[in-house]
Amino acid sequence: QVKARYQFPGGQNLEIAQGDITAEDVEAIVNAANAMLQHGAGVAGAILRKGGPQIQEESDAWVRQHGPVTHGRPAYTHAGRLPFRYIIHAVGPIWGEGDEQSKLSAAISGSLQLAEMLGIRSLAFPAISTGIFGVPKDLAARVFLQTIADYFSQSPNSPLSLVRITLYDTPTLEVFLETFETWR
Ligand code: AR6
Repeated sequence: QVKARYQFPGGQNLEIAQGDITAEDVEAIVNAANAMLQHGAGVAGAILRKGGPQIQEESDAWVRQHGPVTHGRPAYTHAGRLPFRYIIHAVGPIWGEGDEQSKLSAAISGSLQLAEMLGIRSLAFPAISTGIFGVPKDLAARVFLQTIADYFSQSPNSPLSLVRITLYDTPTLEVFLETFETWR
């Protein structure tokens, strides 16, 4: 359910929506992962339950081949039983470890770059780092909006035509909508 929309000068849309990201009608979704791609709880657990074990198997193979996933270079796998072309596994910061804003920003811009490289035209993000990783919602909302805006101002002809931020719980949705109103 889309709650707010903004169109960039290049025609790309940014949407803020409420719902379960696994049910979004987009080509790819971003997972809020950890560096070892051990998908346990939160949105990662929901994605794994619905997509099936193929996602964890491909994730394990990724880590064996490339090592732990860094903030700026997300991993990707197929989506198992879920109807997406890919799942992008982005690693946000844990609150308290330092440099959280730039790490979160790197995870978001890295996901946008990877999506574009994979030929994805519509992508949904969860509120990376705001659950188990404990980053304050208002800080995360500002970083999300600023990073996406910077991305499209640097790539005005990006073929990524839809970026949706899908918020699950109402408190997080409200913070993102408030931040969006002052930002737009
Ligand atoms: N759709 C959209 N958002 C969701 C869903 C869903 N189905 N389920 C939860 N959320 P979290 P993090 C929201 O904890 O803070 C895992 O164990 C949730 O309400 O999933 O980056 C990983 O393996 C919150 O707003 O991610 C990592 O170890 C947001 O998704 C660690 O947690 C992010 O919460 C990552 O922690």
